[in-house]
Amino acid sequence: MTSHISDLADFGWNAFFSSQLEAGDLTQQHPVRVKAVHRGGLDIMAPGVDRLIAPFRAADNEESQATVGDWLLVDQSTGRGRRLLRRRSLFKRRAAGTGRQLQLIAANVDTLFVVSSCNQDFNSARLERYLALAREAEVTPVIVLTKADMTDCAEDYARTATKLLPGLLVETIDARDPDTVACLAPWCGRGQTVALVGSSGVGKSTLVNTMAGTATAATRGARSDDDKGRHTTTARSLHRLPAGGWLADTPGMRELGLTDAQAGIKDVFADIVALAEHCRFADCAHETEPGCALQAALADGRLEPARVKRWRKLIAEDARNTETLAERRARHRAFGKKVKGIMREKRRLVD
Ligand SMILES: Nc1nc2c(ncn2[C@@H]2O[C@H](COP(=O)(O)OP(=O)(O)OP(=O)(O)O)[C@@H](O)[C@H]2O)c(=O)[nH]1
Ligand SMILES: [Mg+2]
Ligand SMILES: [Zn+2]
Repeated sequence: MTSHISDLADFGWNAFFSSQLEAGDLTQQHPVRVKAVHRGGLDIMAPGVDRLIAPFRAADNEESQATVGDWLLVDQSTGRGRRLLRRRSLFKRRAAGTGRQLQLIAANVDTLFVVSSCNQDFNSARLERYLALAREAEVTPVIVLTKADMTDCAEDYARTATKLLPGLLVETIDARDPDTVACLAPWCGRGQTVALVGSSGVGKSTLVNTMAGTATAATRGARSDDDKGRHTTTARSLHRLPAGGWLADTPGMRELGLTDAQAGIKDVFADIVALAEHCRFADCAHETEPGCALQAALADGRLEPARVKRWRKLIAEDARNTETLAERRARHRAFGKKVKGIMREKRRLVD
């Protein structure tokens, strides 16, 4: 068992997770990592373990569902999930469409590769969304600009991206070429986990394959005539790299609906937030109020109107998508009632 635990480091296990184990935890169960999520179950992995188990949910809410990158304790005799370990980081989004379900993207990620291409896919508003997602989860973002081989303006795209956040790292690559991809190696060492996010067709799976050195992830055929994504990747999955890291490939997103990301948005727009502190009124809406520091900065060109517009849009969207405290309480009450009902029923059966 001891050797088993030390081998777990290859899968990303560390002190953060072992500190959550209690005495006796490992007599009946062992830790495994979720490699992929399918409709029918979870692919789990650990030293000598690689199999499918039933989906696992730690509590009655969407955030407690096991997702890619999660660590689970599974029962040694039944093989079923027993406990979901606390996460070091979690990426989630509010799905588009009528249900607007909460969707978990990946857990326990060290670095987020925000992938976009040096073409019409490049969009500052979209990149800022992903940066807010990364900042909210306290995960380092790296902007990866693919298809640098198809343009003469790769440096222009990189310059624009660099300006989105102070100190932001931006790499331009040909995702098919191991030499240009080598610049990403520092984030992909032993036990490190990197999640790739970005629109469909930008080359996430191509990058996974180049870094893995094998065709482990399905990519769109090279014969296609347009540059639009086709949603080739349909499931989220971890891929092992020869250098010992893990890449979480995800399906391209049509829309990244931010939720619970106030802190992340504040970080990405820290310059605007700092200015707003100087408005005369604490509840300034930054529209027609006298003494508005944002309007002043816009008037003298210190702030770009488009950037302020993007900031407003993200705040409004996050507020819409984030469950209010009252809503959260109502849900907990409903859950409590359900548990009580089950307990009552159990007692009735025993008596
Ligand atoms: N020339 C060039 N082609 C690339 C590059 N990256 C990806 N491609 C091509 O772009 C197409 C789409 O790549 P994928 O890796 O399938 O894209 P994806 O981001 O995984 O897309 P989804 O799975 O749909 O989200 C493929 O035909 C790749 O060969 C690049 O850097 N340069
Ligand atoms: Mg893909
Ligand atoms: Zn103001």
